[in-house]
Amino acid sequence: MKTEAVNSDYTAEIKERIRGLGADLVGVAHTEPLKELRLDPPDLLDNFTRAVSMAVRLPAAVFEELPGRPTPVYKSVYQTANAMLDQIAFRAAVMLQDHGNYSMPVAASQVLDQENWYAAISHKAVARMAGLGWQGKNLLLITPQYGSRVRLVTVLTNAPLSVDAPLKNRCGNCDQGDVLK
Ligand code: B12
Repeated sequence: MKTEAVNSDYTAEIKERIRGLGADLVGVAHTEPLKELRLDPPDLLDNFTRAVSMAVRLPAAVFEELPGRPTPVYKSVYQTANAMLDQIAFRAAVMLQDHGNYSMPVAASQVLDQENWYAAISHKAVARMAGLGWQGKNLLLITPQYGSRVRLVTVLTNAPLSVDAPLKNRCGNCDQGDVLK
């Protein structure tokens, strides 16, 4: 498999394989603009040229049934989604590594700074730059396909992947329900 130059066939194949691991959405961002973010550690992106953003959609009924606060069902779905994402990212990173690309998964929901609530990197920023969606009025990433009812994870890599363009923000008078209809 060719990995020397940016390769759109290789990118399409990798995205297909990551969808095969269970991701519903996959996109690729340059790491350069992401270096503006608060990162932990600050040199997190130094050895990586690309950030692969992956999303899994969530069962809508879990949200429809919420009485305005988290329920045991919500907690279970939240934990399962994080575990799925961590597995997808782990396996995607190893797959890219097997092709000769230095690659590292970033945990779906790991808080490193408990005082200020920061993680290693913002999955929302990566997903936005990778063309998965835009930042909505609720500050969550809104996707055209599933609204904000997705959870996200990131793999950092130096694989020669072609990058996706960020999407235009489609928020107007809509709410997230409008996007889902
Ligand atoms: C800590 C945390 C929380 C904390 C504090 C929130 C916070 N400080 O951001 C608490 C517990 C309150 C929380 C609540 C929730 N969270 Co939370 N949380 C996180 C976590 C682990 C870290 C967030 C972080 O580091 N923020 C630091 C700041 C700087 O980044 P940011 O807020 O993400 O976004 C900024 C940047 O993205 C920037 N930006 C956007 N685009 C770009 C592009 C460029 C180039 C640059 C430089 C910047 C930039 O603008 C944003 C605003 O400043 C992330 C996982 C992760 N690693 O991202 C999940 C995460 C953000 N949470 C998520 C969710 C779903 C929630 C909740 C709905 C409940 C839940 N637990 O399921 C609520 C929603 C609250 C809300 N309306 O925003 C999802 C969001 C999915 C989505 N569709 O967007 C994430 C991504 C987890 C995941 N794996 O999917 N969360």
